[in-house]
Amino acid sequence: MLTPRELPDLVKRVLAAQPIVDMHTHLYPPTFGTPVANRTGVSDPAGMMLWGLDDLVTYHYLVAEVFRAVPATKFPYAQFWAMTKPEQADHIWKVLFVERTPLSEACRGVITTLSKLGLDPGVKSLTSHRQWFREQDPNEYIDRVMELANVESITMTNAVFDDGERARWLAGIAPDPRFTGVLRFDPLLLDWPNAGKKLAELGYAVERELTEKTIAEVKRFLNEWCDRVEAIYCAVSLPPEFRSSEILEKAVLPVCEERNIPFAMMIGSRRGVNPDLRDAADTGGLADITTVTSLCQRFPNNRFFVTMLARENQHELAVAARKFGNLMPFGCWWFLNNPSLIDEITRMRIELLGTSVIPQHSDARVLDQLIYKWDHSRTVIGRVLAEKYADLIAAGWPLTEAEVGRDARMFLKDNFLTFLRG
Ligand code: RAT
Ligand code: ZN
Repeated sequence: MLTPRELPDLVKRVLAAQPIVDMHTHLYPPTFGTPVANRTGVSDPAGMMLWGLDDLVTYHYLVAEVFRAVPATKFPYAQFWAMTKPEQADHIWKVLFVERTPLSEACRGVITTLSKLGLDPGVKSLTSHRQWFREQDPNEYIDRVMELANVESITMTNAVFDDGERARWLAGIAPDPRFTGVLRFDPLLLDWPNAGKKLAELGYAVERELTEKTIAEVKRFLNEWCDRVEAIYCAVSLPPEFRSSEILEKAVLPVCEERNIPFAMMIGSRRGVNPDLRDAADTGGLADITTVTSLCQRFPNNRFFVTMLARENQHELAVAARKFGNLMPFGCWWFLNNPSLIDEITRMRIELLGTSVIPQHSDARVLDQLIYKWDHSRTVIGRVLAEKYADLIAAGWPLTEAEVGRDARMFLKDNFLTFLRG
């Protein structure tokens, strides 16, 4: 039986020892090419596997922050985008890490990552670190990062409407056991006219009207691509005002049901509010939970992973999950992936849902980010859990270390895998 005093250290240790299945990232294995110069000598400018120093420092969260510190009136967007990636990284390093204290979560993330890799985060110039990364082999480096982050499996986001990514799949991609596939198709739900044109180009007999034949062809497209990427679930990111649609109800959900895979909705992203920021252009907004509850109610044979971007939607999402077993809330997404908000959201979810939630995903775009995103999240989740366990002990429950281990496994791995299986 555990005592409240030993809880903080014990929970920390148990969470650190629990390997993670990361259910949503934007990471790829080296078979998708890497633009990073490295000791294999292979560098593919359009490569999709982002890793290493320059990608870490030019993460789009940091691009947004550098334009707050030195606004576009002083350093025009065009000037920034005309620079090479190492030059952009040098600018960001100078402005956010040398001339200012790197206090934001995204800045602290770079510091944690460098420290855990054994590199001095206090340097004024990135030159020597750049050299260190150049000496790594990307394939071996994935193992090293996964070990440091204690991540056992990485879930990709395979955007089928991305011409570059689709071409790589069609050319043939050898599976990498460290990565699993997820079929992502935002345009299909958000922009049918253009998505339909693309499907026609790809040889599917679709028309603008959603005739029976067109729906059948959309389903064929989804099935063929789920097979190709070996999708463990399907996913879309949706704006706050999203409502259900015919394609969703007649094609997407039936395909997911037939394949017995969940459908993930990431709701609340508003794209391109400041297009000059490119990948950092997007913002979030308040969505309507009734879209989620209505789908869960009307499609009881489908399973839904749902994350929402607005802080104000979190409580009603947790309440909705109490009503529908086919709804699994996951992660503290994007602008919510900050310690204060992870703390608040995780606490509230555990109070309403006990162990039946997936507290976090990394959303890493750059491999090395697995190190900090999971280190920071594990710390906050651990603090919340230790407090909840102390309350439980105070209420009279004889808590054991085995129970803490069982919970850690559910939160970081099994809830995801169990929901996948259905
Ligand atoms: O969190 C992010 O990095 C965003 O830019 C998006 O990738 C978001 O997570 C998404 O999957 O749409
Ligand atoms: Zn994402």
